[in-house]
Amino acid sequence: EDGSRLWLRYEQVSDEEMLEQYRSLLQEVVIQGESETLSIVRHEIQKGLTGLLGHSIPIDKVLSQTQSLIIGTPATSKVVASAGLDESLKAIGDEGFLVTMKKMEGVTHRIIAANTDIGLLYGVFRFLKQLQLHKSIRDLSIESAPRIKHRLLNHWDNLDRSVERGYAGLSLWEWSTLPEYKSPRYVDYARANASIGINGTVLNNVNSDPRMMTEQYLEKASALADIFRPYGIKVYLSANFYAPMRIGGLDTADPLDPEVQQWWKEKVDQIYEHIPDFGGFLVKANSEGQPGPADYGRTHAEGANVLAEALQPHGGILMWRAFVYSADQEDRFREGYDEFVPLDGEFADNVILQVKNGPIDFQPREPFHPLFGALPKTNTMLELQVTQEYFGFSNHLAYMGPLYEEALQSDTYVQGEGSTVAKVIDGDLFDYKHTGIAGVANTGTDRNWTGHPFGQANWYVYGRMAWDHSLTAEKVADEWLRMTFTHDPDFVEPVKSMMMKSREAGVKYRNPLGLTHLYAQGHHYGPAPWTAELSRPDWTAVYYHRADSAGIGFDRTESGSNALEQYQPSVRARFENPETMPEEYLLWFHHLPWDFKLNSGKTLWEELVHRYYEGVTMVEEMQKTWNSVEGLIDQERFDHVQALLEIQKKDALWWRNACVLYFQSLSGKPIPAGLEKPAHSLEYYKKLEHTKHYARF
Ligand code: BDP
Repeated sequence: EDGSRLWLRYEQVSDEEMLEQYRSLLQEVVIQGESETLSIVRHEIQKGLTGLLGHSIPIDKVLSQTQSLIIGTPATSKVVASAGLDESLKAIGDEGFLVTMKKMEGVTHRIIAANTDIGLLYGVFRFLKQLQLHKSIRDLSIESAPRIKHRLLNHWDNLDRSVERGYAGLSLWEWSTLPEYKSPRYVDYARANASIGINGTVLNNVNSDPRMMTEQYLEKASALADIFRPYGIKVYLSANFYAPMRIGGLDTADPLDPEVQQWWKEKVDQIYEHIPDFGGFLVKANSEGQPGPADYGRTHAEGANVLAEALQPHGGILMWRAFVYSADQEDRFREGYDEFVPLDGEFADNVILQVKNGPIDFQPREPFHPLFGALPKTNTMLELQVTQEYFGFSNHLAYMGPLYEEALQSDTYVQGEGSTVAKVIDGDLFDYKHTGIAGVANTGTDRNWTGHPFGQANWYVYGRMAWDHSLTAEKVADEWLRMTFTHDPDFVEPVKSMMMKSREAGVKYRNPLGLTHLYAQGHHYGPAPWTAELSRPDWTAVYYHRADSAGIGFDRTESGSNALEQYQPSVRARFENPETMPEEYLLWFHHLPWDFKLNSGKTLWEELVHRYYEGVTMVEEMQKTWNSVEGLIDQERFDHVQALLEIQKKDALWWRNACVLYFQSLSGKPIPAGLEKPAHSLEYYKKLEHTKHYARF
């Protein structure tokens, strides 16, 4: 068990009664029609049933008189066409599927039906999951369709195969041997993504190398697109705004220059010659040193629209990132909103603004980005981070399900209560023309794909929630554990609750009570809350916590930056009053004295310290839980996770001690009674920032 099979292990069903049921109800599979996707469907159902049932069953083209599983679209399968499913099929669109039953000539058959072959593939994965989860197939009536159209992974992969913020080895794309050599891993990648409904992939880093759009690389990207296509996955590229100069030989990239506009048109036409169903571009512009329209005094809309117009005749979309912040702003929190709200309505309608879940940057906890709900006339999509840049890389166990759920279910109140971020991005509230969601990928060449065995759960939950944002993190954890490890309740129950607490543990030992960005600059692994001298103030830690001898926190009320005004009144009301607001967001919005009294009766100082200590205790509890399940799963993955938890415990202690000692040096208050004293001095932890080496993998 090296983890390479992910959640698609298809082990023989261990529940005897269920196995019996499956064997008796599934005697034959009938698939009519031919296409590349249908071959994949055939292969998958065969592989799945052979593994799960422990024997292979015939796959035929004609229905015989046994209880069968019929897989087809009305266009290719006469049986499906005559099964009376027209109404239901109408409701599920291009990617949805039905898993249902039908009695024909006295025999009850199970049917997977869809309007397209891709829909069938999704249906097959769903059907197999029913067996993987040991659920009955006696009565089946599943109807499923994605709520969001573009469900993408963003790879921050460079052409030299390093991965920015990637912690699972090298990039999966072997650029130097493409297009001639097609690694089998490309198929495995596509299959894994299809199994959770991901339908697009941006191959290269948002900090984009313009060479990605040269003929040489387009041939390579096209080979990948050919492999991914039958799995329903489109290829997208990150575009560099200076490409007209860097690879086009022009002396400007001004979006209003006709030559530049012509260059983009021709470039896009060329891309579509290589990749006829190319998805479109992702662009990071005027952000962290990347070029953009502001370099020519143009707005983001003026810049975006030129690329969008070039893509439009081909049906391509442009994802334009809202992650912008300049050095001279008073509050980085405000910037995305201040920049983009005035441009609402000015973007072409094939542009989608891609907004990170929070206003700063993928921190362990952020309030939702105020742009959600503030752009009625601009398609807006959500960007989540799957890779654990701020969560201990692939060394720490941090299940992202609760974070994604929190982000999606945050209430913007833009059209009254219940106006969640999920409803903004699925187009429910503003009737967006294009809807989308992106996850910054955590995959790499590690045998188990994600480094930490539990990193797979983050890839999985991202895909599942992208398909259906009403899913709970807990339900997804449950199914992932059963498919990835075992059904044994002595394993599933405790480990599930460990997963559910793991994100909160990570918040507590790093940034409790709404602190944020206390990381050492650059690698973002260890703590450096004392960082004060950098080329930009908004890259220092003191910028975010604003602690001094009197108190701590960032005042974003009217007396401070007033970023709170960017939210609807109901949200503002929720965060405005430090006495009544949810404490986990407290220091995001308020600068408070160390003696401020919290709900627990403790002072802010005491509560802060307690939460840091709780974070460490939670990791120790995770270790205990894990140790208690030894023997219930394979030793290989058990040992791996056990060792990683030990690293996590040490890191949590390091975070706790460094932060508590540093804040103590400002508050001048004692560590509350009953809590052990940090093992070393503040100076020791400060030194570690520079002496400890962090390999990414
Ligand atoms: C930050 C990362 C940086 C990315 C940037 C982005 O530290 O590597 O380039 O986000 O999203 O979180 O563009």
